[in-house]
Amino acid sequence: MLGVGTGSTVEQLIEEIVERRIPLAGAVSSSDRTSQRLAAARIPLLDLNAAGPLALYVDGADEATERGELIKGGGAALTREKIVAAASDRFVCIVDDSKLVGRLGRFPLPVEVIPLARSYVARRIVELGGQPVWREGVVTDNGNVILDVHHLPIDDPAGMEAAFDGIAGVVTVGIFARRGADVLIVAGDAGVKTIEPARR
Ligand code: DER
Repeated sequence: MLGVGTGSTVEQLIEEIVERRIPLAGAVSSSDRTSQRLAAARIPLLDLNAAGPLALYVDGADEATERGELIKGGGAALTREKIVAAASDRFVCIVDDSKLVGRLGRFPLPVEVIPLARSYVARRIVELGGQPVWREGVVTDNGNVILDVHHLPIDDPAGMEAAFDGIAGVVTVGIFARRGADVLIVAGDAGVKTIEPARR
């Protein structure tokens, strides 16, 4: 049973699955966008509650370190992505080498927030040292809003993830550190390399 992330990378993966006629009993989706792609590919959609633990979750990322820490949420699907990743035994993340960084934070950090809490959460983010920008017009699959946090130095990804999780009104922060990638597949001009972060 496969967990499927969101974005252009996994959409290419779905195309490959179809082209190569790889049989899949079913997949758990991380977004309405991915559900539509899976349905179009005639891959059966499974509810996570019925599927139980998943063997594998595959997704892209907006930024990644060689330790498997990630920033995700550019596509506003971070909450369901984090849930499906957490419910999976193995998380394989596919990126190109432009997304590989020594320290997270160049990509503005997405945070999914309950609409009522938007201004309060923004003030708390300023206290943490970031500059939040409301992604106006975007409503997540869960009916919430997104703040993109600029210029936030993320020296301790797991600590920063926990700090955001402690703010009332934050649904999910786009730092995936406590449950990061188990395997990074990194594509570049010189070819594809596989990194298995040895931090666990
Ligand atoms: O928004 C997200 O979380 C996406 O998974 C993102 O991290 C990767 O998107 P891409 O495959 O379109 O680059």
